[in-house]
Amino acid sequence: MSQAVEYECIGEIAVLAANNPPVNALGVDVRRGLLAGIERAESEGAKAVLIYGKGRTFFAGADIREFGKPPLEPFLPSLCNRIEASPLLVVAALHGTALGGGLEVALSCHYRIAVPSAKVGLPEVKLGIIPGAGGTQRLPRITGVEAALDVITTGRQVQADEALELGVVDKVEDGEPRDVGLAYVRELLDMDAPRRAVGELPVPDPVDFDSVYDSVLKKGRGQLSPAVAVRAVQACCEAESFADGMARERELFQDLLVSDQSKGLRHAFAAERTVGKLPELKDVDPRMVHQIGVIGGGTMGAGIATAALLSGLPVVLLEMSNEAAIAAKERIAGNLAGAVKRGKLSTEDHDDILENKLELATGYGALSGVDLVIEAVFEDMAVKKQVFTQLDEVCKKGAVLATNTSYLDVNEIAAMTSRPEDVIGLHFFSPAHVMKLLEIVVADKTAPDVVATGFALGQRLRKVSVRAGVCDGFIGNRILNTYRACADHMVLDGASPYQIDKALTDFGFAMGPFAVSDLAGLDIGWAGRKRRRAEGMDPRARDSSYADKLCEDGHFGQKTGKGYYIYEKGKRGGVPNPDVMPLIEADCAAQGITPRDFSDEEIVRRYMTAMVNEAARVVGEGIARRPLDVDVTLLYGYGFPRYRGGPLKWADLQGLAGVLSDIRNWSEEDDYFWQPAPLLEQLVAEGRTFEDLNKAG
Ligand code: 3H9
Repeated sequence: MSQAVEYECIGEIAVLAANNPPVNALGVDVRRGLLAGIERAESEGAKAVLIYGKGRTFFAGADIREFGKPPLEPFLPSLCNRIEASPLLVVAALHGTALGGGLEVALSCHYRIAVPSAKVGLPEVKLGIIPGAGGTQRLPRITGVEAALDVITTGRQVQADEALELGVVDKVEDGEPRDVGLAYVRELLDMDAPRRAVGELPVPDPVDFDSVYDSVLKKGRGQLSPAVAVRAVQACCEAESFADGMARERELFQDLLVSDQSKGLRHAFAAERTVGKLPELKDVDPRMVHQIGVIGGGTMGAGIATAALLSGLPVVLLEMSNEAAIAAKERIAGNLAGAVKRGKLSTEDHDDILENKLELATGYGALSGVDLVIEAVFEDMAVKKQVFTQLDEVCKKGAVLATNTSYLDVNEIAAMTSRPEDVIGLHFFSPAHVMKLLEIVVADKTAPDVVATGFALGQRLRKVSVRAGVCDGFIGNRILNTYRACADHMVLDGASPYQIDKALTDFGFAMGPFAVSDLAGLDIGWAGRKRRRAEGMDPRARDSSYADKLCEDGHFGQKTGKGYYIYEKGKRGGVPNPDVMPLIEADCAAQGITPRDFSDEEIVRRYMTAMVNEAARVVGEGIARRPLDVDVTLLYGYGFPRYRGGPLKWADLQGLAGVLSDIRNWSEEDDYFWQPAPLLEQLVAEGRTFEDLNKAG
């Protein structure tokens, strides 16, 4: 008997206990163990079989690590059919998360009981596939088509009580899964309950599958798996037999499994679980953080304070004046009210936070007791230096001193203190209580336990934390500057901002770069251009003035109602601003450029290639430890389409040689911007990929 499934005989009941930590994934050993267990129970004269999972959960799904490798028998669909076909009464006891193949195993059992905290779901679409072991054929037979389509196309987790209502489980009972399972089997045996095979239930009523397909496809913004799942459910209603429906599901599953979208989504799943694992932090304990300080109560500071308060951390918020402190409190109260509205916070907790957990202050002395302080003041080196000089004076020994700068040199800031080892960058993204990304910027002298504290704080605040090194813009904003420049170059050469935005949202980005600029505020880019010009730009670098003109006229994007787009109150999104194209045309004429046509494909290719090239530099210079750190940064902070896995996964899937060859071709027209990153050249020369670097750790 396989060790992954333990066999035990209790009277007439054979108990199969999965033991494959951490999540009882249905790897080959588990599948073999289940098959052997069913066969043994049948041959040894048991009357019933109970299947449950040891540890924290029932099966959380097929073993994702086996995807892409040669499959080993028994395959999950046949195993599920075999379980369902058993003449014994087969019962599943669910706890934890019965997901994907895990729920499919449960659905092939004849009865299901769950503990109240259990959740079930078919999240396969989130991995770019569809349920492949009968989920699309069995679930609709139980719940009806509409509910099954909802569960399968969203991939959402369904709580036990809802699962009971839907008929997915037959009973909910508190207790240890083994105990409640055994009691239920005995109850069923006592009442002589019949074997009940879901695959033999009548076919459910159909719906208008074409219209559901269209709406799900539209909602997926380019992601195919949810829409394909609709077709699989359709097969449940339309196939000649259950077996034919299963065959159709298998065919659709197999096609998706080898698709780039599934590779991208599986990469994203693995990357976000690896990103916080850093060898340097192994065995390093974080410092204790019981209370934090936030300096500055603008949008960013208030967002950071909100995130901390929502995680249960008391906050001392420092502002320059009483009026500013009150305004900051109002901002935080607004954020918290949003959390109450979304059901994430109770009214009592909301009031308690504002009354007891948030302390307003106007003098640095109030920060003397905090364990960690995050500065979110104006993005100006002189101002930041002043702040850190003060912090060095007032903060207690061992306090972590963090800057939320998005571009500035953290080493220079740390040098203002007598304790640079305590200084770190914690770069939140706005709005900080909503955006998931946190760049943890490690300066030359930052102590390992301070880095560990940054990661622990990120986890507490439910952020996805990425380690970054010090450079202008760290990982995310540095890469952004490059691909944003590429977009500007294309505008000068003849592509309109609107064509570019459309091409990139069609590619899957949440927003195009010009709509993003309007959202962030055009004054930010303007300040950057002025700074770069003042510092002296390389004469080979291309520059443009059309966006400056918008700013000079007081148009900063959404906050002023006008930028690349015009925004009307109460309406989502904007319409193109007619003033923009004449400004661009004048700029081109002044620079002697004859505009040309761009295809959407070329726009995407140039934009992505610029992103990949800069990302390769960022990895090559060690600013990002691994390519996956870049991918996670872009996925969580920059609206990169998850189903493409991140820019460096995209590059791997395109083929690095082709990416490099494009850069070399384009360097003939602009050999300053299109200089190949040394790491990209090296990988192509060695026939390796970014994924190879991820694997190397
Ligand atoms: C499927 O079932 C296809 C079938 O329809 C058809 C087949 C023919 N496999 O997330 P965590 C690892 S598709 C392998 O940090 P949590 C994970 O990588 C599958 N490994 O914990 C991590 O490893 P490490 C459908 C898996 O408590 C560790 O477990 N199922 C799998 O925050 C802990 O994970 C899904 O899509 C897996 N399936 O969340 C469920 N799942 O420690 C995917 C997890 O080395 N999983 N690992 O970093 C989840 O959603 C969450 O992991 C879960 C636990 C909610 C279960």
